[in-house]
Amino acid sequence: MRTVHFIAIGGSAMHNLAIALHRQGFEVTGSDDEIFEPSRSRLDRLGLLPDKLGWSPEDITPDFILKQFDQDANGSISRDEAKGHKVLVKGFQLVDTNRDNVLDRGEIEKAIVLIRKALK
Ligand SMILES: [Ca+2]
Ligand SMILES: [Ca+2]
Repeated sequence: MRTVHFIAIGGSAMHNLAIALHRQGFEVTGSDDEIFEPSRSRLDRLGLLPDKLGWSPEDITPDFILKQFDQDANGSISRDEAKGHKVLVKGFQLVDTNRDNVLDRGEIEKAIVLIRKALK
């Protein structure tokens, strides 16, 4: 089953898209800082409401990052997959330590460690 993760799943357009994909058989997960009505009840009814709101640095894992950006699910993020994500495009050079134009799990893990340190 294909999984889709929505950042800001509570948005008026986002939650409708999430519900539409859920109905088409996708496994839908999401996160958001705040979710207001009517999005909240509509997502809740379908079991799509995130367990907790907001996010903490501990929620950011290689799996989490890969889930968002690894479109072909090969376990790494290519330049093409990073396209359109400002932070990822900017950080690509920094994270891609072996300069092969692909962010693999190990490189992502290292970057996350740095981000966590920076947030402390
Ligand atoms: Ca990929
Ligand atoms: Ca690399």
